[in-house]
Amino acid sequence: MATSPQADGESGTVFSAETYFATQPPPSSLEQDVARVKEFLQRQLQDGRKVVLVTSGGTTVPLELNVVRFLDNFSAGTRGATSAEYFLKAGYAVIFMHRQFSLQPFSRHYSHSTHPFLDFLEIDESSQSATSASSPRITVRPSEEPQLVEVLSTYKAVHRAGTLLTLNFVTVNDYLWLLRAVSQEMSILGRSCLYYLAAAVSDFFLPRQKMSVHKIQSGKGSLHIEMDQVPKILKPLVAEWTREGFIVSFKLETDPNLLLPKACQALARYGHQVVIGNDLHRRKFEVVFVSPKSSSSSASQPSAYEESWLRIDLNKDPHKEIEEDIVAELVKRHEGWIRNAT
Ligand code: 9Z3
Repeated sequence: MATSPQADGESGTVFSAETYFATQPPPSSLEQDVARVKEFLQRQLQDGRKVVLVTSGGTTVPLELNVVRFLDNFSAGTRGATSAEYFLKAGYAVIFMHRQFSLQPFSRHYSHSTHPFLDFLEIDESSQSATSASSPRITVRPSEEPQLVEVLSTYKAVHRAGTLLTLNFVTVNDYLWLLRAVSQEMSILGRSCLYYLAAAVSDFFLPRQKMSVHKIQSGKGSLHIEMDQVPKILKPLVAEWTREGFIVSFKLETDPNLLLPKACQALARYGHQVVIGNDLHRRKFEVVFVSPKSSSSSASQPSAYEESWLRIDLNKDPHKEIEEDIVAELVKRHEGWIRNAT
């Protein structure tokens, strides 16, 4: 049993997942979160619903125990929050595991930076509110009403149905512990569960044992920090924690030439069902699905993969969201996955 991290021969240390969880402490909210997940899954199981875990937003890597500074991974949470809505629409129950304060399903339509809700409320000075004799009534700008009614009614319906559970993470450590716990719980659903891993997860971290307790002081010239590699968590996820789940991971690149090779490499390494590749600057209108060729017997050969590009034309339809088509395609593939088991 590997209980200590291995030096990788160059610099830093490579943690196996087992060593990671043996040496890094769980977040204090873990037990409570797991209890909520258990209760949620029992309900969905009784109702015969498929469940998707959507991870969303970027993870942080704190540099100090009393954290003042941290590294962050790029992600507003748009991909995850938007996809969660389309999964709900397709009849899935959704566990939405997201970076605290990143975009969330439904409220994302009224993000403080792109569509602040105070801007579409109006004060009607001529009327009195029903609750207070002295304060005037607040109304919604008529041009905003149709969208608000649609978003609000879906949001309320989802709450009534109890099909959305929201969990938070901040650090990469929170994320890893939570992902392990949730996937182990979800395995009771067998093939009816889908994993949609859209969170932007740091590849490097600073183990607790190497962290400065207090704020790192300036005044000594440049700052040198050596980080260790985050364990490749997809490996135990696929092989141990949830063997029957349909697993979709995302690969983000900025060099378009690397997108396909990296996506294929991920499939070869972990043996899961789909990698969705996206280029940082084209991600809103183009993604590529990479998956093992159905007839292939050798998943480690590059030719054993098939790619299919999904593109939308934002000039023709500026309101179209690519997540609608991504989710529709995955729902179809997941149905095939469930059918193939029988
Ligand atoms: C993604 O590639 C997501 O699609 C984005 C979404 C982060 C680009 P936004 O939230 O952006 O809509 O602003 N997520 C996965 C990123 C990632 O960290 N992948 C790892 C990698 O590429 C493997 S799991 O190595």
